[in-house]
Amino acid sequence: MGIEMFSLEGKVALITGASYGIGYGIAKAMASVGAKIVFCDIKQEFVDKGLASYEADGIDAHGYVCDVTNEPAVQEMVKKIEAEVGVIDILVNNAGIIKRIPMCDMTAEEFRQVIDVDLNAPFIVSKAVIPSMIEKGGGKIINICSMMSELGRETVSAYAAAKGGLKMLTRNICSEYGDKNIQCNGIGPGYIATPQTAPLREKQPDGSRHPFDQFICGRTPAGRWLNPDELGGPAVFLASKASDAVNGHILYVDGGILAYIGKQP
Ligand code: NAP
Ligand code: GCO
Repeated sequence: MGIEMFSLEGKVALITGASYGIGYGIAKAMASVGAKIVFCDIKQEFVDKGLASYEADGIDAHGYVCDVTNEPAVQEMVKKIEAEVGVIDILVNNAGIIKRIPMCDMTAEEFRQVIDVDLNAPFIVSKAVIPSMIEKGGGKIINICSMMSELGRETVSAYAAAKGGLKMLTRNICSEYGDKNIQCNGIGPGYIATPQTAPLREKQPDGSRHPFDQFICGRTPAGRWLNPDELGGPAVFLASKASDAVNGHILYVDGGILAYIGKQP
C-alpha cells in the first residue's frame, strides 16, 4: 500500500457550502488527488462565484443551488447529482452558520436557525446519501465539527449545542452503518481565517488588533490563525482508503489549541 491509499481517483465528493471558506479548501485538496467535486450553496450567485473560483484553480466542479435544511430540496439535489455526476462516495457536511449572541438575548428562533443548519442539515444530507452508499458497497461521511464540539464560550450557545450534537451524530452514524462499510468521522477545525471568523479578526478603530485575535493567537501553540487549505490533508485522509479502519473519530485540526492552557500573559 503506497501513496495510492490516499487517492480519491474517480470518487464523487459532495461538499456542502463549498463556494469558499473551509469547504473550498477541502474540495481543492480532494480534487488534487482525483475526486470529482460537487458542491452546493444556498444562492445561485454564490454557486456561480464558486464555479468561477474552481475553474480558475483548474478544477471542473459541479455546483448546485440547495438549502441543506430543506429535506425535499436535498433529496432532489442528490438524485440530480446521481444522474448527472454519479453516486456520492464522499459526503462532507461543511455548510454552517453561527450567531454570536449572549444566550439570554438570543431568541428561540435564532437558536433554532443555528441548530437547523449546523445539526439538522447534516442529518438530512447524510440520510439522503447513505442508501446509495450502501448499495454501492460503502462510503465516507465527514462532518465538520468545531472546538465548540468540546468547549463552550460566551455568545455561542446555539453553535456549541449544534457542534456537540454533530460530534454525537458522527458517532451514531458510525455505530449504525459501520457494518455497511460506511466510515463517518468528524474534523474539528481550530480557528480558521474565513468569512465566518472575519468579525473576530477585524482591526479596531484605532488600528489595533481585535482582542479576540490576540486571545486566539495566545491559545494556539503555533501563535496564528490557521487557513482553510490546512484542513485539506486531514480531509483527504478521512475520505480515502487510508482511513478505512477509522470510524466515529473526531480529528481535531486545531494547531494544538485543545492541548494547550494558553500563553502566559
Ligand atoms: P463560511 O465562510 O461562513 O462558509 C459557510 C458556507 O456554508 C457558505 O458557503 C454558506 O453559503 C454555506 N451555507 C450556510 N448555510 C447554508 C445552507 N442552509 N445551505 C447551503 N449552504 C449554506 O464558514 P467556514 O468558516 O468556511 O466554515 C465552514 C464550516 O466549518 C462550518 O460548519 C463552520 O461551523 C465550521 N467551522 C469553522 C471554523 C472557523 O474557524 N472558520 C472552525 C471550526 C468549524 P452562503 O455564503 O450562501 O451563506
Ligand atoms: C467563535 C468562532 C468559532 C469557530 C470554530 C472554532 O465565534 O468562537 O466562530 O466557533 O468558528 O467553530 O472551532
